[in-house]
Amino acid sequence: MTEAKTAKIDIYWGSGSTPAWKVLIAANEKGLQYNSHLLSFDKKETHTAEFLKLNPRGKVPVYCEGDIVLYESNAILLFIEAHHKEKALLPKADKPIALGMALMRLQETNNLNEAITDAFRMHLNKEKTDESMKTKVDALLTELGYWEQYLKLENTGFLVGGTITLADIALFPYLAFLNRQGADFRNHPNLAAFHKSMLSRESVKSSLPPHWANSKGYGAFTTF
Ligand SMILES: N[C@@H](CCC(=O)N[C@@H](CS)C(=O)NCC(=O)O)C(=O)O
Repeated sequence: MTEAKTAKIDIYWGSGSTPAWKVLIAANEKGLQYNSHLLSFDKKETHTAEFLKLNPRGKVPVYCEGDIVLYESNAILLFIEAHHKEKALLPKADKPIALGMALMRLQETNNLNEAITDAFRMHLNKEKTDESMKTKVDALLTELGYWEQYLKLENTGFLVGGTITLADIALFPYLAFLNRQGADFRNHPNLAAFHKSMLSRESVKSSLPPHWANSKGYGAFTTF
């Protein structure tokens, strides 16, 4: 990773944004040189006229390379993989079963994102009841159960093929977010080991959300 202003790639991201973090991790795993643009959500820097020209939805991540301007994190991951051959982050086409599985898991992480978002919003909702919170927590636990099982069945520390893929990169930031909110994965040993192992990677260590270093989460998921 580099923050040199001479790189041909520009990545716009926000501290703590899980989709943006995926893109940073993938770029770092590939060893890409990029200009890093950390935008402030508080200062509404994703809604400036200049940024809206890059992404009219006003969201990070945005990935620019030459004339190509991309938003939507999973699309960016697939573009990086297709366009930069430095280190494969997907199984090759001659391993169609593994390739299909990795693509499926990559897309499937959207379900985890939704379950986390629903439960987290409910935690912050002043009108919540024990029952409404339990519904969201149960849904999230069901979702976590899938991922625990996938890792357990694969039994390599990764989701597919015994090596890091875009699917792992897409999964990790959601687990890191849960951990920041108090989850230690005590009932999900494979998720715990995966989270720990991913945390030790340079690609992750060098892209940790800066504001996490000096602030705490909301304790939303301390029972997980
Ligand atoms: N589906 C998009 C989601 C991007 C997204 O929701 N980004 C959020 C941060 S996690 C954002 O930039 N929000 C800024 C805003 O809504 O003002 C992706 O995967 O890239």
